[in-house]
Amino acid sequence: MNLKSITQEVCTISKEVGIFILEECKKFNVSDIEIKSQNSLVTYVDKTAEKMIVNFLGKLIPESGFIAEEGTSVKKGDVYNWVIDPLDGTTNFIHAIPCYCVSIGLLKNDELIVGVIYEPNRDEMFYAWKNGGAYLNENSISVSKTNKLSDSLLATGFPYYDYRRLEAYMDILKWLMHNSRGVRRIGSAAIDLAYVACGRFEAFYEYSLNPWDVAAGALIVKEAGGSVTDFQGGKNYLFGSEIIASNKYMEAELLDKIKGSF
Ligand code: 2AM
Ligand code: CA
Repeated sequence: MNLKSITQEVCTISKEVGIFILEECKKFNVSDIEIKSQNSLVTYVDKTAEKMIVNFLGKLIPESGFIAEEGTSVKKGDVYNWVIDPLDGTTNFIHAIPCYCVSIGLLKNDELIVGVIYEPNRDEMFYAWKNGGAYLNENSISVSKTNKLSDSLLATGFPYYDYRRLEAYMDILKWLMHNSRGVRRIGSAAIDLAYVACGRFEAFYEYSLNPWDVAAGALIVKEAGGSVTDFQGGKNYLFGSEIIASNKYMEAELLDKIKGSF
């Protein structure tokens, strides 16, 4: 399988869907919102976008299966499975905050081999394939070289439904407020990861995530020279719901603080 050409195809559908989402944002109405569970919102835009993606990718690799946020297809592939968030940052989309993206990863067995994140508002396409490097709109990207936490800009996601570990979360946040340049909360885990990959953020951490929030971004960070772990420093970040992604220099200090607090 030619991973570079598969990645290019995934970029094509991501852009097409991103443009669709952007157009729909202009027409969007509050009555279009459905509530899945506490603070978990969905719209016809998420669902239509996912159908467009599943339809395209099912033809690209006919034997592949899907792990997709809106459940358009639950087909399981023996070897290849796509991990899809058609619209990461739905809450931003609904509120017309221009920070959302399409995120598509490809698993070969349990290994990520392709990752694409397209942010339509900035027309930024982040992509990577295994052992092929990471790119932003044709240009090779790499993680930041900053090695001091005090010079670092970090990203996180606030808990929005699982508040059982809020105390520990707030303890870490407080410590980072004192010890870093600042902490941002964009509202799209995929964008946070893409920004770690291209060196805008030194690190990103969050818990209660789904595989489709992180699949593409985790590969892009790794191919850009960064590191990705779960909250214990292990490799269970795709299905384990917790992630720390960094430029490697920040990993030890962050991990130490997170492990100590959770
Ligand atoms: P989503 O928009 O695809 O649901 C991290 O914050 C992730 O949680 C986001 O990537 C976002 O993905 C998801 N999320 C769902 N509901 C959210 C909310 N109310 N606030 C923030 N993030 C939310
Ligand atoms: Ca989504």
